[in-house]
Amino acid sequence: MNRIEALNLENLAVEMEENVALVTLNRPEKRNALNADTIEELIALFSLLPRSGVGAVVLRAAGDHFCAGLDLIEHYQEDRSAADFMHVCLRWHEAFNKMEYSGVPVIAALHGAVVGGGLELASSAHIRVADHSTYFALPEGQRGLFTGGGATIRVADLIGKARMIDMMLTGRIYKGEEAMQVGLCQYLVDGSSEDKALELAKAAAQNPPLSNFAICSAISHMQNMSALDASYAEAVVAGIVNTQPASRGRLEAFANKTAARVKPKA
Ligand code: 1HE
Repeated sequence: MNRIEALNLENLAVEMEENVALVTLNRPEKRNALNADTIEELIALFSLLPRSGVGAVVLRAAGDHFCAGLDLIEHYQEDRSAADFMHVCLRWHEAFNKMEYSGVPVIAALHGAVVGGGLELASSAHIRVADHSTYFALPEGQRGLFTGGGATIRVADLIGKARMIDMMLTGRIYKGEEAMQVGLCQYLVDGSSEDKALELAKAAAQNPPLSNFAICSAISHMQNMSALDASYAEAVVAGIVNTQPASRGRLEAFANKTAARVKPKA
């Protein structure tokens, strides 16, 4: 925690609950719009967290909205050149890649607006939990903009390119059951998305760190490979993970019939 404190975060807040880090987007007065400083803080924090013994992360947000996307006021005031904005995008990619490929489970607790760059951020998490206030949109087209934080990869992966193009062209908003059905979130809760995200994070944090490392980085990497290369990489990763000392006791428990069986709750 000392190393996290040394980051002197201003736009993010971090608390620990057991070995789960609760990371809060903390600019509610600006609806957690992503300015350049917040992106730098995300890079610094997600560079550190995987090496801090953290078992999982809940990414949540202060105020009524998860994230309003790119800081449009900063973008307007900076009057950036194309080259400037390409560099902005590279920093966004750095931040979101750090989250997706770090090997530590990131569970996003969503509420209110998850729009534009906010959806790009949420789609870098490994699990998305929504509540009934949550809505998803890509208003880039209406703002005369284009996605620059990885949506063309991650959002298209989640919902398919036809739905993504529709969202961007028409400003279509998804929420509730429909958002679940199209794949924007994996959980929709009646109560608090934070409570559910924390429950999931605590469950994931029970897995051996090496297993979570593989689940939360190898699958993403393998999706970028040819099928032949991915199957080779899968064998290599499984060779390491499936023979780790931490799995011995779990296999023994299964063999001696003390381990939980995989069955739905009655
Ligand atoms: C902002 C931003 C922002 C709010 N940049 N300052 N994203 C969007 O197009 C979404 C823009 N935001 C909204 O549509 C609304 O603000 C919300 C639906 C999210 C919330 O509405 P509301 O009524 O609660 O808040 P508000 O009155 O609109 O805003 C409150 C303050 O937050 C206000 O600042 P203030 O100083 O006047 O009090 C707003 O200016 C500020 N604020 N959203 C900057 N986005 C890598 S490319 C990614 C491209 C994109 O992300 S495009 C999508 C941009």
